[in-house]
Amino acid sequence: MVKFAAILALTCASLASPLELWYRQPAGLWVESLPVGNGHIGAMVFGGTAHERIQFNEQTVWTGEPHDYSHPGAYRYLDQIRQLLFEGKQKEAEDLAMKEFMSEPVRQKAYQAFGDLLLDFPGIGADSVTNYRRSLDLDAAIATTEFTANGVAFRREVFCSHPANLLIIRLTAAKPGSITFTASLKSAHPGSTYKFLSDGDLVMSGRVEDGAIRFEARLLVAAEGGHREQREDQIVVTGADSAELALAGATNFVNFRDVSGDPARRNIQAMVWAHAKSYEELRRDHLADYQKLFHRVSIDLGGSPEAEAKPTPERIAAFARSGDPQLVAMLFQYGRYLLISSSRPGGQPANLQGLWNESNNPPWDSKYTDNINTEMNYWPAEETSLPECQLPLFDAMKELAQSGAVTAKEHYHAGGWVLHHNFDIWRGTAPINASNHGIWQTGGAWLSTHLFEHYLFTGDEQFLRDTAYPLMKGAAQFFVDTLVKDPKTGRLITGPSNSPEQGGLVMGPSMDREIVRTLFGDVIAAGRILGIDEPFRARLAELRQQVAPLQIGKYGQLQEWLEDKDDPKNEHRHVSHLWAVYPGSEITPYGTPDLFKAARQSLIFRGDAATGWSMGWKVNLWARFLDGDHAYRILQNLISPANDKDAAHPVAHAGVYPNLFDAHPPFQIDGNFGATAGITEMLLQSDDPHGTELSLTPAQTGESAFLFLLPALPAAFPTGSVHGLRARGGVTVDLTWRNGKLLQAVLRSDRSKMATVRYAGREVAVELPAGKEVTIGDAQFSR
Ligand code: FUC
Repeated sequence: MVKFAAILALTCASLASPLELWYRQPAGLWVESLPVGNGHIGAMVFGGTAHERIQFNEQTVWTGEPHDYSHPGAYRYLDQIRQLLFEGKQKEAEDLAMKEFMSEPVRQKAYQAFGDLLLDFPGIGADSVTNYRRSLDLDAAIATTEFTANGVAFRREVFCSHPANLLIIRLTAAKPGSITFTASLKSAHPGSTYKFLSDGDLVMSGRVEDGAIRFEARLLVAAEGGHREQREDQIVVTGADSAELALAGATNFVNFRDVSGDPARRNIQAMVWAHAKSYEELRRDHLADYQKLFHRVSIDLGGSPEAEAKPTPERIAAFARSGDPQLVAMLFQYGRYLLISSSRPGGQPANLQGLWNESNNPPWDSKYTDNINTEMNYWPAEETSLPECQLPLFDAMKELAQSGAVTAKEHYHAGGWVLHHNFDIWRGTAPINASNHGIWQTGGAWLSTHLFEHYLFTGDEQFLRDTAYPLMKGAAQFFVDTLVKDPKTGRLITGPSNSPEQGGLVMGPSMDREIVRTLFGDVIAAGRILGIDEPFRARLAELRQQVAPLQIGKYGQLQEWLEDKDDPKNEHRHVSHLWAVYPGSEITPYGTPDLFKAARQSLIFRGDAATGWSMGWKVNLWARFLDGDHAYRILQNLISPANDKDAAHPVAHAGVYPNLFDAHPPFQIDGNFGATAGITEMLLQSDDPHGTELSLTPAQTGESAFLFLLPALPAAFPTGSVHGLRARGGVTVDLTWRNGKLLQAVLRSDRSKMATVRYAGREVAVELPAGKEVTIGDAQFSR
């Protein structure tokens, strides 16, 4: 780092690049600051001129310690709870469950803030600043702040390097000797200590008050020219030509059962890079690493130079009226940016806030809510060609399957594993908070469908055999052991459970049945591919037939519960019974037209307005209902200025914050990922639209591919292109369209296979030889 090149060219306030969020003022609020991250460390850059705040996180700074949350012997009450529910005594069932069936303790632990890196520039008076501009370039994953003060142009770059595992900052100025500042670290946890090491690095260490996590952050400040000194807990640089900073952060967390790690050792390893490499080398390594992932997909939805010339908040405010499809393209790529920045192999999965969090008491503890939110985080992973970003989720599942086996045993006297509606870094799997919504059995089952999807997209048979199948099988085993007969119909149902998060504790909600049927189908398909477990497969096939079917109710709606009790005025954010439309594929336009119509009716009843993630889900659903204009209408609601409820804004408003973070409100990252997935579903779908509840079509088992081109293209994107999307079956897809019509599709399959390609009401069979490009155009579909 000390060998960096002398002076660097300063680009003065440049024009916005198409993939840039940019602003004319420093961030005031946290949701105005700009996120960078490497799937381990994350930071929010405020872009202050005289005072810069870079708030940082590390994924494993949590309250709590290794702990088994299951409730020993809870299974003794299982039959009684079920019986009460069968007798219609919901309140009694909930009360008994609250007493005897809940997690110990009943709440899980919380993700924490780590600290701030503060930079104070005494020579920069706020009123001397002109030409201010700060930005986040999604193409480079670099946040930049530029301005002129006292006649000198300053530039600051911040990025989070995955290969070096460091947060890196460079300060430059157009005039030599102009850089004077003080750097300090501020812990988010009381009792932290600060000291200097012999090499000049500043170390902040401490612990989270509640629990076993100890942490350390280490800061290197290197100045070119000028003078550098250590003063108490600060590094003071005076009159430098440029300066570079590197921040490492780590904890003692090893895994959910082990906190014997040494944060100092981990930071020493990271700091080796900081000391050995120049800024240019670190930046080059960062770009190569990041762009290898990011550049796999590009998108052009058209745009207007007028709209694009505006700073991001103005574009958000104008979106509903302006016709700014490029902002949709940016939101699409922002989701990919956030996933690459928050979820990398070896790290933790993206939590409710990805990995960005400034509070020690964050909303919903910024943990993992898996009755929609955690799964939504990973919806764009495969289809936008970031499959490796999903690996942290699969690693977490290996741990969840261990703690979930204890919960299965203690709560249900069952084999396999179960995950209820939340987990934390300690992999709590038992039902939390309250029995009316905490007891929901299908978290592990839903997550397990992601394993088979990963196989369908990648064709990685070794992954299927070694990682996916054992977890999927365990998730299925739990239901083999716990499905019960509905006394009224004699069909199999889950329970006690709930339809997230409404209607209270019930038996057999529709969503559970959809997920279980899909999981069983996946396990059957996987077992067949691997040529194993015949008897188990036969058993699953038998049970699958007996699971209570979906029903159409008196309002023409898809029933959310076994009983026909849906309220057409219910606008609840969760649309759980529509799981079978998306992300599932039991309800399809051509395979199950009646259920498809009923599901659509249910979504109409629920309405368009919703929380952030709920709108993210609805974009996907309207795309699956093949209604691009309705999907776009939801996007218009989603891309609107968000308000948190406070004195100034008595009415909370979902949407996006100035930094494009999705607002539940408050900030929750799932809506960003849901939007990216939804925009993809509007352009390309690869689920078989002929699927039914019980069929396993060749596309659903990976034997062939089904590509549905431009299934829900809205009038708002008449002309555009997308390159590099991925489809089930291992096909890479480029699409170009003009005036609302497909111009051409270029398909490249990883392995030789047949594909059915659907466009504008026609289906053609296309042979895809391994690795070869196959181009098809509009003409093929009009013959
Ligand atoms: C579920 C949702 C809430 C919120 C929370 C984190 O409980 O119902 O809306 O997203 O997760």
